[in-house]
Amino acid sequence: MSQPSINTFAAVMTGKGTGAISTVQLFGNSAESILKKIFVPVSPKPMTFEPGKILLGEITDVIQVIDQVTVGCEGPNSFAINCHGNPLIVADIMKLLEQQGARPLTAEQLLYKILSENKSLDTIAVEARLAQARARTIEGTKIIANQAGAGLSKEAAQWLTNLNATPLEKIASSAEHILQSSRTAGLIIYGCTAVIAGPPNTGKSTLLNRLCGKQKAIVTDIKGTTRDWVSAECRTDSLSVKFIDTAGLDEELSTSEDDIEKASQQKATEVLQNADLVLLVLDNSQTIEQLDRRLLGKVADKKVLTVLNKSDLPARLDTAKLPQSLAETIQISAKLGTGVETLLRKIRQTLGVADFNIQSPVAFTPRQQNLLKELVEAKSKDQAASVLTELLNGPIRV
Ligand SMILES: Nc1nc2c(ncn2[C@@H]2O[C@H](COP(=O)(O)OP(=O)(O)OP(=O)(O)O)[C@@H](O)[C@H]2O)c(=O)[nH]1
Ligand SMILES: [Mg+2]
Repeated sequence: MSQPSINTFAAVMTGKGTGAISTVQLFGNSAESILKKIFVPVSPKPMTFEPGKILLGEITDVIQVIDQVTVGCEGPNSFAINCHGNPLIVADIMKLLEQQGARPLTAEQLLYKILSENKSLDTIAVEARLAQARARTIEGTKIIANQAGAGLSKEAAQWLTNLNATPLEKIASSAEHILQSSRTAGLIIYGCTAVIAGPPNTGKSTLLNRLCGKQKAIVTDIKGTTRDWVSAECRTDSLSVKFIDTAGLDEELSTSEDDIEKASQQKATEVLQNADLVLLVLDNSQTIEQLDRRLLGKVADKKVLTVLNKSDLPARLDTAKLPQSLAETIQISAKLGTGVETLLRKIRQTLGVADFNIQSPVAFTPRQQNLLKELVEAKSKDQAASVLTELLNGPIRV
């Protein structure tokens, strides 16, 4: 085995699983010399690796050919090996590269190494390229793309240039505003969680099934049908929502002798705590008595939309008796599907994503958000300058 060349790295850049092709990236000082040992081109002409060139040939471990591949020369130290998409072939090529001294990395780690060598990119631009792969919606990818060279990057550069002439309070208030927009942008970029909660038998599971268009959760007319939570991911315009159907919350069930009932009540409460939005489903054909105080307490600090279900039946719920915190109501029939489109629109409005301007400057990573918080707290211009320099050019960790 050759000496390990720790300055050279390899990673599978394409997704896991079987595909027509996969790409293994080789990057670093010894990339070319490693490639010369394991790649045999079909062309009899002497092999030259010029940036922009694509070569056809075979990857071989001397004893046998592993695969026929094309090698894209992306730079003096950077090569994309495009092989056939069988994961076993990909693993064999990675093993061979490792034997030749390349250190295996994840795709994100290698991309970070490649991007950070590009001196024309500031740190926010590098983070943007890395984060784009994780965005859940196309609007999310655009928000991220807008932060490099424009958006947050431009804003931070301007603050830094004009620091002497600008009062700190003015920068702090703009940074605060960006942090607020970032919360909404985060929902569009990384998705959000809407928990379907409410008393037993109000139609929560029927609503989940209606929203995801398939029978994911069991529906019966027996109180306490849902025990463990069930979730489904749905797209509504620019938003990817994970809807979670929970066990009906009920005083009687939570104090039951039955351990499963108790555990399912506890689980539903836990899930509620992590919700970006609660859809509180009530049965519009029953009186207000269905709503117990305990349930109200659990959603007290949450964004709540009150969903009055079973609106196909005669109404018995007096909405005037609903507490102020539940005044935002919407009538639906989960069984028939009426009102569900309006519910989705209300969800987007309540979360603030409906009118969100994707050109807004936002912080889309915890590093950026923490630095903006530090900027809001900065006590001197020197401190502000050092925070801004770090925001634009500081290191990131992958
Ligand atoms: N008429 C009418 N019945 C509905 C509607 N939605 C649900 N139901 C019925 O209400 C009963 C309870 O529905 P589920 O979806 O299981 O209710 P749930 O809230 O998940 O019940 P738990 O899991 O026990 O808390 C079933 O018989 C449903 O068919 C509706 O919009 N209209
Ligand atoms: Mg249910």
